Amino acid sequence: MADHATVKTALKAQVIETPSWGYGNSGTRFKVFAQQGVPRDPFEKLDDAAQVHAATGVAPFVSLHIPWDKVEDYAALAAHAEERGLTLGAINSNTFQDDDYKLGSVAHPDPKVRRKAVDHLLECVDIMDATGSRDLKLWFADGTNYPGQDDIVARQDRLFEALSEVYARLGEDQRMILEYKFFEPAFYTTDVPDWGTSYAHCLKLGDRARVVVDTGHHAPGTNIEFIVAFLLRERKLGAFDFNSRFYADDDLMVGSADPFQLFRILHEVAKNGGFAPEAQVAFMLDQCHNIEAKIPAVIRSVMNVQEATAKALLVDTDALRCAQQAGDVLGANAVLMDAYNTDVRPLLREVREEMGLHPDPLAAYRASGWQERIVAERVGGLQAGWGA
Ligand code: LRH
Ligand code: MN
Ligand code: MN
Repeated sequence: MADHATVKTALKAQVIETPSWGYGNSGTRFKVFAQQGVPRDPFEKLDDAAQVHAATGVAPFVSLHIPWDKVEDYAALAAHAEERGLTLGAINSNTFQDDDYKLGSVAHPDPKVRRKAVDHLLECVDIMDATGSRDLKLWFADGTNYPGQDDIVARQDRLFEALSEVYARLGEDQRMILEYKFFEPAFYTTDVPDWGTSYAHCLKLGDRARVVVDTGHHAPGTNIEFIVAFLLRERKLGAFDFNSRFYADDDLMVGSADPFQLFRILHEVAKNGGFAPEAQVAFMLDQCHNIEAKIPAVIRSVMNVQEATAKALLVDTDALRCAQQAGDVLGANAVLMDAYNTDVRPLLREVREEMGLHPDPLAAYRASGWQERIVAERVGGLQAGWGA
C-alpha cells in the first residue's frame, strides 16, 4: 500500500481546471431552465469559480470559451482572476455557432470560410498572449452528414493546413491541444473523430501539439484508460475534459455515471507519471449543469476527481507488478479492487484540514452565504452558450 504521507502530498498538489461555461445557464435543445444568481458576465463567472477554489483548495484554473467569454480587456480579466487567487487556463475556440460554418470551419470547402475560422483561432492566440494562458484548446464540429457530401481526404488536408498555420503562430510556452469526438453535430463523418486522428495531426505538428481526451466523446464501451495509457507513453496526452455520460455527450458531473471508469483512467495517469507537473497534463472539467445548482455541482465534481485520484494513488504498485509478473490474474485484479473499494473520504477530510480548509467543501460553500448573495444581487444571468 502506498504510504499515506505521499498520497496526501500528491492530493494537496492536485490542480483541477473548471470551465467558465459550467457556471452559466445551460440546457438541452428542448429547454434551458434558468437559475437565479448565475453570472452576468465573464468576471462574475470567475467570482463563482473562486468560490469553488475557496471550498476545495485545488481548483485554481479556469478555462475560457471564446466568444462566450468575450471581453474588451483580457488583461483586466486575468487581473480579476489573479486578485481571486485564480489563473486563466485554456482558451477554447468556437467555430461551431456561426451560419458560415454549416458545412464546416477549418475543413470547409470554401477557402473564405476557412480563412474566417483560422482568423478566429489566431485571435484566440492573441487572447492567450493577453491572459497568459498556456493552452489553445481546439474542438471542431466539422464533418459531413451524408456519404459523398465531401471528400474525406481533402478535408483532412484543409484541416492540417489550418492547424499548421495556427501552430506556427504559437509562442514558445504555448501549446495547441486538439480534442476529438466521434459524432455530433455531424452524423456521417467527423473530421477529428478519434484519438488516432488527433494524435496523427499532433505528431506532424510538433512537440507543442497534444491530444485532449474528453471522457464523453467515445463510442459506448470504448476503453478510455487504454487511450490514456498509450498517449502518456507517447507524451502526447495534453489534457482531459472530464464529465460523465450514460448515452452520448451528456456532460454530466464527472464520476457520477461511472466512478469506476474514472478510477481506471486515473490509475493509468498515476502509474504513468501523469500527475507530475513535468508531464504537463491539464485536468479540466467540461460539464453543463442543466438541472442542478451550478457552484455546488462543480464542487461535487472536483470532489469526485479527488476521490478517484486518492484511490488511484493508493494502488499498491509493487504488489501489482509482482502479481502481473507472476501471471497472477486474480491477485493483480484484487490489488486494483482493494484500492478502488477503499473509503478515501476520511483521508480527504484530513487533507483538507491540513490545508486549512473545511473538511466538507459543500458544507463550507453552504455556510459561506455566497449563494444567497448572488441570488439577491444578480438579475438576468447568462446562458452558458448552448441552445435555448
Ligand atoms: C464539444 C465540447 C468541446 C467544446 C465544449 C463546450 O462537445 O466537448 O470541448 O469546446 O464541448
Ligand atoms: Mn470537451
Ligand atoms: Mn463535448
